[in-house]
Amino acid sequence: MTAKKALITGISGQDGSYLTELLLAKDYEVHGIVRHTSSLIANTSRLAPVYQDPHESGRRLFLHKGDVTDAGLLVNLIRDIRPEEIYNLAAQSHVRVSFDLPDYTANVTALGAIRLLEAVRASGIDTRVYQASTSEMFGLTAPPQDERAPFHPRSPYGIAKLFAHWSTVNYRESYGMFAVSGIAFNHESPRRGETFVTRKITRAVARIKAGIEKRVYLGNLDAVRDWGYAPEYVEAMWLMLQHSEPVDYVVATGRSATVRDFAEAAFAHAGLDWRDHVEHDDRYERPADVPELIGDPSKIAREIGWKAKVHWDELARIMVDADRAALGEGA
Ligand code: NAP
Ligand code: F7E
Repeated sequence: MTAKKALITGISGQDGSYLTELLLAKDYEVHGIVRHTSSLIANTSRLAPVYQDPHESGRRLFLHKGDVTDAGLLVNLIRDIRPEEIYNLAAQSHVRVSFDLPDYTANVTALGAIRLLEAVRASGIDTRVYQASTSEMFGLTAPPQDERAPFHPRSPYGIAKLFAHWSTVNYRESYGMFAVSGIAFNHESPRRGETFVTRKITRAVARIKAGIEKRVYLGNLDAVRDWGYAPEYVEAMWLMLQHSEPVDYVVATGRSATVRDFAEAAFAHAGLDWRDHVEHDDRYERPADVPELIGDPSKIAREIGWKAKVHWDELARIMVDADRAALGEGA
């Protein structure tokens, strides 16, 4: 039997790297698009555990240089690879950055999705598409947010993702494509980018504990988030593409904490008091923030059996331990 093939955009990101490991463990042939940079090594570091030398025979991981801003490249790749599953994880995914780079964010995060959907049509193959939608689309809508909650995005990122989300729905309804959106709430891990708040905090805890730094500067401590564990969220993505019907789901833990709670737990895990080390800096405030995101994941639990196991407090401990271990510290 030939292996199933998957194509992942955003393979070098946090989720892309965990999804690659999951699919390789399930015997898929995995293809991923990586952006050109002047130093290729930099953006493939998260793939180090599974990287396979192009000269190895029988390898199942293939990296293709590309970009979701290049429509022709997407058509050519999809036509040549003929993947059974496509996971569109590529995005300018930082909400604060999207206020500084709104045009760029829209090009990658919104238009990138419709380019990919059109490329599927143009290449004429039968494939299933996962779109990485986000709780940021709910924005100002009060929690708990489920699949029926209205959208009210608060940033160029949230707006771009909403365009991508509705494009996915539209291609499903217009062309009968198996195209689905996972409306994922925040999910983190030791591979989270260092400028997202959880990783910024856990990395600072490790460096403060090791005596490298004394403090960390943060913005809005009152924001409430539903933080889950990224390796579990990529399982939800896979399950959604194995389902008999194309259905959109909220992917969340259903529990929440403030940024302040997360900082307190992370510092306490290393035996530190967060109040001695956290200071405020306006530059980390946003022109408009999303005050409270708490997902209702009952539909995905009921229909495809996915449920989060790791909650925000355990997540804080996992991430602090990993950041301390990276410095050769901790148990
Ligand atoms: P991430 O770590 O920021 O990864 C984003 C990926 O997209 C990286 O591989 C990045 O490549 C790639 N990318 C950026 N611009 C691109 C372009 N023009 N062409 C091709 N690739 C490009 O994000 P993540 O946390 O893994 O999230 C995965 C997806 O889920 C994203 O779409 C994100 O918006 C969405 N999402 C994330 C969360 C969350 O809490 N993590 C929640 C909801 C939705 P480089 O490595 O070269 O930068
Ligand atoms: O901010 C507050 C900030 O940048 C969380 C992305 O993966 O999840 C992520 O978006 C909260 C916000 O994540 C700092 O104002 C305070 O209220 O970690 P974040 P995010 O904006 O929720 C969603 C679901 C996505 O889809 C996105 O792609 O923390 N905050 N002080 C701070 N945030 C940052 N980054 N840095 C601070 O110093």
